[in-house]
Amino acid sequence: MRYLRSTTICGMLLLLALGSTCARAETGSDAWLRYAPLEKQAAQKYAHLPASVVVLGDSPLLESAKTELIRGIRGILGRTLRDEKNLTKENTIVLGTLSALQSAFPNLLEHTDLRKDGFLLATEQVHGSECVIVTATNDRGVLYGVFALLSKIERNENVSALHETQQPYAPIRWTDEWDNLDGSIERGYAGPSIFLENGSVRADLTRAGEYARLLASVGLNGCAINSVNADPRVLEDHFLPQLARVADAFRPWGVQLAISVDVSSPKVIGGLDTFDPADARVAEWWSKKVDEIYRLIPDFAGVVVKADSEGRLGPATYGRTPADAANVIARALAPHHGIVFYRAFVYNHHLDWRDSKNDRAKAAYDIFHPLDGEFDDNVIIQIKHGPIDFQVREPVSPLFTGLEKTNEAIELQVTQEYTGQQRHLCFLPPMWKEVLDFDMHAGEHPTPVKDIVAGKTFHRPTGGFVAVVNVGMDANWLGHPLAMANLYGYGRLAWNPNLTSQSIAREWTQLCFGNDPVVVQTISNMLLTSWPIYESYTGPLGAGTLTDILGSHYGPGVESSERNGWGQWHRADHDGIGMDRTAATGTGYVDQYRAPVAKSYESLATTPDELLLFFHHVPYTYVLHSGKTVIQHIYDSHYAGAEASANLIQQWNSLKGRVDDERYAEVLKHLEYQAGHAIVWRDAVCNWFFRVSGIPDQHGRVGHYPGRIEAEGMQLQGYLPFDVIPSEDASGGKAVECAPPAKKCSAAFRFDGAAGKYEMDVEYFDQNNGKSEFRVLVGDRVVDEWAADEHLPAKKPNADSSTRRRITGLALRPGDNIRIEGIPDGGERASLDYIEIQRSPE
Ligand code: GCW
Repeated sequence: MRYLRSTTICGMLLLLALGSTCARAETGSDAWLRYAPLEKQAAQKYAHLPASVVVLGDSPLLESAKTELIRGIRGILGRTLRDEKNLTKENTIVLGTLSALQSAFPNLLEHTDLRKDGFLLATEQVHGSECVIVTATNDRGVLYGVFALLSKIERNENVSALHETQQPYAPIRWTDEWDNLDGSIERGYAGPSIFLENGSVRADLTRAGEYARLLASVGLNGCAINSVNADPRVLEDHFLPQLARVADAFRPWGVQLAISVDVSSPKVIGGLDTFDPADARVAEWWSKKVDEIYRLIPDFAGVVVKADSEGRLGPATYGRTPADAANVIARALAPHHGIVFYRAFVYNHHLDWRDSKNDRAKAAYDIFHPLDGEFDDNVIIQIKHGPIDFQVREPVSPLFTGLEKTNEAIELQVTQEYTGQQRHLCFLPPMWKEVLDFDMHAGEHPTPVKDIVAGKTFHRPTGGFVAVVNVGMDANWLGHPLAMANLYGYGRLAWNPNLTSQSIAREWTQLCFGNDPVVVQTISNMLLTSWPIYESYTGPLGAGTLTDILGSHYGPGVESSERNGWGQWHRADHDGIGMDRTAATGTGYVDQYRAPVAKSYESLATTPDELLLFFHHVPYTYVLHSGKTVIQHIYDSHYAGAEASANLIQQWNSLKGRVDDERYAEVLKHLEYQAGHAIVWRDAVCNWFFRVSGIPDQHGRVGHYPGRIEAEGMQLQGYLPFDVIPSEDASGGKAVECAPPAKKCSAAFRFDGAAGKYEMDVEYFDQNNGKSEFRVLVGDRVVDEWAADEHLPAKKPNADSSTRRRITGLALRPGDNIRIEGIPDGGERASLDYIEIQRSPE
């Protein structure tokens, strides 16, 4: 992982140069706020933009708005706006709330209808000068308006004769971060926490402030900074002033601080002998604690609660309900206008697998629907978008229509826990759009999820959007240089879920890579196809991401879902696959939906192919709407997915020279890794299903790998063969390792193809508990050498650590002796799986 160090210098220079174009060293730290200069001709469009800015009013938010505007215009157009105190006769950009504007200019913008945080961009005549006005009902809205104006200019849109109102779809637009007090991040893939380290809030909160700026730039207004698996110590008295420092860093950007709390806190840190929500002493404890928080943080947003879930304590300890637990905290927060987010992610992870009626997917509805109407008005039930857990494909949670008298928020996941962990490209807005636009049929008119969570459908006072983000100290925030498109996309959809994925991909690309149409088209296309590609080589037909659910949630682990209590079952056996969740013969889950939705999922004929195995158990020979059998679909989609991910490299290669070298190289590295790992996925899943079903691939690919030479079949010196577990994680189920006492091993074979240029892939295991070294020799000539120093999530050789090294343009002749040497290190035994040799492309 690369941490911030290298960019701190850039940051300092950036400050010195007051926002000049240090962004040329493209580390990704500026995300979509690069303010890169427009080309001369494009900049010409803004020749008439006023040369000064006037702010009506005085507050930290307005100060941020002004500074941002000056910084942005300087970066994009190379001009420095004059900061004027008063309006003069010249054209100017005016920033201020509607009330400030109207008290200065009584008849201006008379019939403007704006909601909280919404804004208006308008070109208006004021005292004979033409002004660009950025206004809102509150200061935060003015800041949002400035970001919107800058985005337009950076994307070379027209900003003359403006009259554009933008309103947020819902009041709640939050992120949750799963940071731990020790600075680690649960399901974080981009370095340590920007908020916490060694049990305390970080001394340097520069990154926290920069993060708040990014959030504000897409209209996000709240952030819970610690993991929902909350450490009770965050509520200790000495910790609260530390939290206040984070709130201070957020405040200039209108982002309100929230924290996750543990419901057992009154007992664990409060000295009570109970945390029973019905006990008056517990209520009093919460009330005092919350008062103290607000004394230090007057704009504190509220708390997030995970209880009775995955081993967390909760109200069930005392036979109380989630409503009891939520309300006791909500009543402490209410006088301060704070909110409780109570997560609906509550389920029994010791379910009996043998009982075919058991179904984890039913849990949230079963638990929360009966409580509808019992939650206070400042409680929001935070519902994961699907009934299981952020799988690559799930239906929409039926709980969205299970609560009519309760506020709701949808929980999405920006951090790619089950979708490639930012090592694979997976742009999620297309998935989120399907969820948000899904009609739940809760009334005569369409009732899409986006309207329900925004409180529109059931007329709730509040609600909205939450995403788990988990940014870290890596310069580019999320690890993969293209992964921040997901945070951008989340923010844009939380602001306006009616935007299309296409427009979001386009905007993000323009802001991050400039307006060259080839670049915009290519990157947008890569983003927009990446979720279907990821889905096709990982999870088939709604069966879930077939990943190792007991460990990393990363590589393939088809069997890990079964025979345990976690309930992520797909029930694949020799004859068929899928969970029967129908009312007629299955778990009855479908009945949690409103009748029209339930009806369509109850029947095989009307269930869409992509969700078939979520709702039905079918034989492998079942014929899909597509005309293929289930088993052939599994084979074909995994081969097509691996091929499509190799094709992403071709697309990216076409941008060489059109994007900066730093990000070009970084993205290329990620895509090359992904293409290799897609093959690991493909082979593991296809071989597993071939073994279990006994049905061969019609196209003869599964089990046949032309040009592949197994390491265990080579001439070994020191290396010893071993069985990889599970067997589908390695080609042929075996690999070789250089175990102690050996210090160096080798595996060799004779090349017997025709003379020519070849590509050779070495499939090896790069664990995170050592840094082995490899060398490849043809005869006596060293043709490549490298160290296995990636931080893949495994301590042993398996599909998580399996990766490849590609050697290109290798000149070979028949009879050449090819030798791979490995030097183990620590717990990593320089293990090898196979090599594959193919003719170089012409
Ligand atoms: O997806 C699962 C994750 C857990 C997480 C949990 C949750 C924070 O694997 O790491 O815990 O969901 O959402 O609470």
